[in-house]
Amino acid sequence: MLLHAVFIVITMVSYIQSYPSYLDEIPNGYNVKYKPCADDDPVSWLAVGHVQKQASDTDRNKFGERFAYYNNTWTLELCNEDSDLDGVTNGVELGFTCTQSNIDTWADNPTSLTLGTPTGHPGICEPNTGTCVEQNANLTLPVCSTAAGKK
Ligand SMILES: [Ca+2]
Repeated sequence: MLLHAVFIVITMVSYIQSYPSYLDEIPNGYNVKYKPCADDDPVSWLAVGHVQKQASDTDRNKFGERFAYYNNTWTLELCNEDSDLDGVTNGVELGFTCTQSNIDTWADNPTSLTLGTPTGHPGICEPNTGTCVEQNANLTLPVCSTAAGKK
């Protein structure tokens, strides 16, 4: 019984600790925030590739699905994609200029790059209004009646 409990605790710790390594694989991974509506304060979202901001969540958002498709690697293709279909590329949302040179530097020595400020969340269509409401259908988010206000 005790051995079983120890195994569960070790498994849970390993599971929870797996997310920070992915945050190191994308630019500004620890600085991604989500802003549901224009007048909201941004909310930190450490589970960048998941539908909930908590690190224990396992369901991937569209950015998480695409990140997995590229073998959990920040690539030029992923940088240039707009995974959440909000009209802004993943690179812009993560404060990264999408060039092959920058991608190569990111792979070899990421701390040598000067990153920009993240402008949004790469896996959640923002603001959550209009066509974004459909794109975010699998997410539990407040819906904005306009770009600025909530319903
Ligand atoms: Ca986007």
